[in-house]
Amino acid sequence: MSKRTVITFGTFDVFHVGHVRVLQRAAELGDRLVVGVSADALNIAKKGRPPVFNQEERLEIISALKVVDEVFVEESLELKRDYILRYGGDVLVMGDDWAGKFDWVGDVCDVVYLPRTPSVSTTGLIEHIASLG
Ligand code: C2G
Repeated sequence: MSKRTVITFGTFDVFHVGHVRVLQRAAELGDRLVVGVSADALNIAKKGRPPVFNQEERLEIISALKVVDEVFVEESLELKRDYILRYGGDVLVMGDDWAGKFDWVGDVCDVVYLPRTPSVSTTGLIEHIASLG
């Protein structure tokens, strides 16, 4: 039987336990995990601010994880189908904050949304650290 490739995407800025858990759960859905790490420019366009850690740093962190087999830079949300085809994704996994948003790639792979880990977020961590003064 051929190997099942899981593909997922994210910024993974200020890496935290919610990030590691979604990657671990994604990896369990197949034999190989490919991660698209969003470009700094994509973050600025999406969130109006650059990430705390730049894309080279975020790629370095994600590629060091034992559940991750391959990483690449995600330049645009609209290229999702192209990335899935290029990296041979059989299943796209996203956190459920994206529920329904990527159903349009369902013609080329399965699409699964996993529940987010409660009570932890990059924004919350940035605010917490800033409040420490
Ligand atoms: N996540 C989670 N639990 C949290 C926080 C995040 O499961 N408490 C998941 C998100 O649902 C996502 C992944 O961790 O699947 C990465 O989250 P972000 O870094 O916030 O990614 P985002 O900026 O949403 O970028 O193409 C889509 C984008 O690149 C996704």
